[in-house]
Amino acid sequence: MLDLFNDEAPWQEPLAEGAVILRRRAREQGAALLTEILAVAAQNPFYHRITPGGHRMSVAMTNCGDFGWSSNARGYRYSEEDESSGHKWPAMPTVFRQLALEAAREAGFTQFNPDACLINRYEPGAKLSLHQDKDEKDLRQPIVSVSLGLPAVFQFGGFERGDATQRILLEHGDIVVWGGPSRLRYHGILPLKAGVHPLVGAYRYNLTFRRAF
Ligand code: MD6
Ligand code: FE
Repeated sequence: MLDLFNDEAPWQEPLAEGAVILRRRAREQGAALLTEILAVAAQNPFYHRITPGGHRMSVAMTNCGDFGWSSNARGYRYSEEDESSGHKWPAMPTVFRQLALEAAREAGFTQFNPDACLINRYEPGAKLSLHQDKDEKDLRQPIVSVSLGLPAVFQFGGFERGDATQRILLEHGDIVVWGGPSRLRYHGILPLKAGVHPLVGAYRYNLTFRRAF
């Protein structure tokens, strides 16, 4: 229904070829998404992974779907089990999959079929250094990234770590879809500023949907 009192109906902002921000696109689903995040975390709790270089990540992570992303001293990989518990990942909730497919389609990717959803939890000070997402087998499939809770500054760069970056504020309900010629761009999240979001509290959550295999 058209809501004349909603002054924040979703809108699109192109970011680069193959990359677009769907501003506020996940707001309607925010409460449902949060409920499912907490249900996943009740089964497979968030924890801080160790990078291959031996550092404890400031972002806490869990996963749902057929495969989950993880990092340990041996490297990065996707696996069917949570190595902290040996348990499989919870199924991808319907509200997650539905939203990811709609967002991908709106961004022009009609063939998206995610088998993995990484859930990141940021507390104040948590950050994600510049990186490429290249552990997935089929790089023709895009990534759909949903931001919830506290705002964060997203860095969006080029194809070399040292390339100039744009800084973009991602707020509650924003979705970034990126693929095609932008799929391997470097990106990261600057240290989260403390705050309290009315629905989510003192955290930022990010869901990234991928096709891992
Ligand atoms: C985050 N996102 O927003 C981290 N990766 O918390 C990512 O690392 C990311 O947002 C690939 C595509 C979109 C992303
Ligand atoms: Fe990434």
